[in-house]
Amino acid sequence: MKASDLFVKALEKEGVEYIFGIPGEENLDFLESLRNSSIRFIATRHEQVGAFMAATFGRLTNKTGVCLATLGPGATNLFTGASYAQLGGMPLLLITGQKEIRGAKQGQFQIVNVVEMMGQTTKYARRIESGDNIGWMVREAFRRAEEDKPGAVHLELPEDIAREQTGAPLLDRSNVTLPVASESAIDDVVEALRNAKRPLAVIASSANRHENAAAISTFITRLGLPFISTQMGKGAVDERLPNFIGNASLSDKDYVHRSIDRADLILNIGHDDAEKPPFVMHHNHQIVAHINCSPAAVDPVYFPQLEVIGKISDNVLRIAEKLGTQTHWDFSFFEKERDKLEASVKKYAADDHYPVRPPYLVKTVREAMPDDGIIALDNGIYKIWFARNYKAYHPNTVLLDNCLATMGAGLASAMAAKIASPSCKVMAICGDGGFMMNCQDLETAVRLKLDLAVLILRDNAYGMIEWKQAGMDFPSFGLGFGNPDFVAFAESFGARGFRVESSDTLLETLENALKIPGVKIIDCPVDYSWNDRLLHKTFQQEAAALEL
Ligand SMILES: Cc1ncc(C[n+]2csc(CCOP(=O)(O)OP(=O)(O)O)c2C)c(N)n1
Ligand SMILES: [Mg+2]
Repeated sequence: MKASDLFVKALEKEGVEYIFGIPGEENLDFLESLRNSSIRFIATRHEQVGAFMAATFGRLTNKTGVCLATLGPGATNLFTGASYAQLGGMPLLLITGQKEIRGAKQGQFQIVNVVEMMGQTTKYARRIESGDNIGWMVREAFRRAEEDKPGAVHLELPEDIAREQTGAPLLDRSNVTLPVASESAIDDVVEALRNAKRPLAVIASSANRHENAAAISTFITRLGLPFISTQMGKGAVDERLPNFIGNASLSDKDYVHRSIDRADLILNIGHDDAEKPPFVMHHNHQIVAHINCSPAAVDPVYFPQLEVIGKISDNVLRIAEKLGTQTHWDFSFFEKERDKLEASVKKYAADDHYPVRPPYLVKTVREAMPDDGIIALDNGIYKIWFARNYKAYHPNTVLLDNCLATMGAGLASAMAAKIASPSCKVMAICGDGGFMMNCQDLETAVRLKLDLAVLILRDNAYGMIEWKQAGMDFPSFGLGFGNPDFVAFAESFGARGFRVESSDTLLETLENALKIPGVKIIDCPVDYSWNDRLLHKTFQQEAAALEL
């Protein structure tokens, strides 16, 4: 069999349904093999978007997403997407082409050492040097991509290898079940929970994977434990529950940090050190239990004393089972903080100033989205507001990247979410900076006939950095820009364009855009004058003014 045919058969055997990206001439044998397969190839308008889409597809399905690019410039365009998947814990296979490895005749033209480059940001990066190696190398790549913590892997398929004949066998997927923690590790946490007065759970990124969310939700409700979510952990446990205290969206001194400081035991479930730390450990009497698939990487702000390692879903249920009901816990402080935070969110969300201010915007988006609707955020200042104010009801319904925290992934991740969950309403939420980084792929969304709303928050600036600049008391400099007319821009792509002309009409515009089929852009002017005052000062001052 031709090696590229075998490669594609190996991908089919792994259950691959889609490949996203841009082929070059070095991928043409592979592309021809794809043409004759059950896998759907989706051409994107930038390799980065192919990688973001494949990674998000992996994030949502727990199956490795696959993207394709050529050598040199195509491969370098994949690097950000590879890092996004690797840091964010999303299973992703990057496939790149290469010139002939036997007898290339073009000198160093387009040659970058892609395997070495990808080795910097993936778990596994290899060149396939013989068609006979395809079977085991593809299997190993998938195994590594999906192994907890999931991440990125890379295979390079040179042209001459793609073209050669091979009779090598393919390997079946192995059936891996994660080990569970020892009895003594469970006992130690049960004991700590018995001795604690104010235990608190932090629900972080791996809580949103596999069957973890359901088990953790049972654990939280059965014990009645108060919990905080991290940005990547949002939705794993329903944030409408009365024991939800808040989200770790700001770095410190917000209401949730006061709860964290007050807890005498923190159960940190699904923590990933690639996510911006939801809390900072101090050298005091507070005990932290790390509950995850793999042990804690220790750093200056994270050095948990207890660890429960292995399959999270089994381990948390075993803890709940052994512990039983406790009546001595005192959650009054957390409840007070929760109420104050809720009141604060409500107070500022009532302000319907135009251009729209973030708290009102977030409230209105929540009203417009169905319970199971998915919002996919790009990276900008609004991410903090959504993390803090937008309650997620179901796992993976708030997709954001708090690990690489790259701009440019919002539209791509929304597109992948719509492909993975076609029955859900999906809205991309992007800044005018982040949207323009990958706006070319609006064409891909239109071509795929995706029902997708894209909300663009227009402040004519890199608002997040303006906020940081103001926080450092630097004068405003270097961060402003102009924008196209986003309504005309949408229409030129064959999408629909809406403009928010007043705060009163925001809800109606969003609901309308979610209802109409096809791709819709909503141009929403925003007023960011509150960012510095509220996020840097007011919230911390208001929280600090509360009695302890
Ligand atoms: C690829 C990339 N470049 C730069 C940054 C640094 N950065 C983070 S947020 C931001 C500004 C985002 O601007 P915009 O998308 O307009 O959102 P806004 O904050 O204005 O709402 C920048 C430059 C980044 N995170 N990713
Ligand atoms: Mg902006």
